[in-house]
Amino acid sequence: MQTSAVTYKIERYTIDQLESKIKTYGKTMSKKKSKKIRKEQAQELSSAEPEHPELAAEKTAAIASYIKDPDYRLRCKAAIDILMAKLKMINAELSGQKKRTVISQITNRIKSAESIYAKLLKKGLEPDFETARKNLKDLIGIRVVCPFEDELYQVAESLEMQKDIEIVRIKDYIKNPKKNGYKSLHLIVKTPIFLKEGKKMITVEVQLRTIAMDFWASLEHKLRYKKSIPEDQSKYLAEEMMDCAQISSALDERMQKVRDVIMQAEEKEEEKSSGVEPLMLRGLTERIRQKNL
Ligand code: 0O2
Repeated sequence: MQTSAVTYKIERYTIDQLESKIKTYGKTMSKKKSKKIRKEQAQELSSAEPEHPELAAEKTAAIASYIKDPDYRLRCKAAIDILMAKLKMINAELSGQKKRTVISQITNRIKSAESIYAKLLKKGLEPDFETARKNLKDLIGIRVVCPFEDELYQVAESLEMQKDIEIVRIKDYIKNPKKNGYKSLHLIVKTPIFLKEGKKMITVEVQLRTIAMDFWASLEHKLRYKKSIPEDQSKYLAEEMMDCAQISSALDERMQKVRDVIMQAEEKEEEKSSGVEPLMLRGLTERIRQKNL
């Protein structure tokens, strides 16, 4: 058994040097070190990928066949429907309390085969669906966009309070933005879905962003996938996006402050009117009653 394992490794090494290196080193190194090595290997793999477009197309097509499977899509849809319903309820509740819309947009997507393939390569993993299922937490994604930053945390908190939802991981790129300026609050959640064979927990990534963060991220996402941009321009664009990220953060902060001032003014008005209004209404009701006599 042991011998065959070694033979297997040697064979793999000869057949596919890069994959073998990742596996051999990945098993023996510490988790942190293996992650670093995987990243380096991933770079090698990604740079090797354009040389094998046919293989890439074949592997992407194999992933696509799983993605198109009606059973897979049904499970994804069930998880999306449950979370969307919860988020809509959260929006209704919070918006009711605040008397304005708290969530301006909720969208969802099932990760495409192309995106799965690219992400697995980037992570230095085998580009097949089984590996994706085990390693990628964003095969199903929901994006929540709110006007204000503090309300993203309120929505996240409300989601956390739902008894049947399990928050597996929180990645706060708002408090700790990425080096390129990316900001967003990511929650990896598990939601139950109910099938003929019973309850099943499905992993979903929920991204929460302000309108400004979403605007920035959408443009940056487009840039990331534009391979035809010349190197000198891409350096300039990265700097430009970094600048835009700072402006966008500042805008979020200032808009929130303006909203706070408006809210305080509204609260004062309500306080003032709460003493007067009932009397006025009583007078009005009385006048109407007398008129109708
Ligand atoms: P797509 O096309 O949107 O699906 P991890 O395993 O947690 O270490 P992972 O899953 O890459 O690594 O986590 P991360 O960094 O939280 O990224 C998950 C998703 O967040 C990405 O999915 C993007 O949607 C978004 N994201 C993360 N970083 C950036 C960024 O710098 N710019 C933009 N525009 N979006 C970002 P995908 O698969 O990369 O892309």
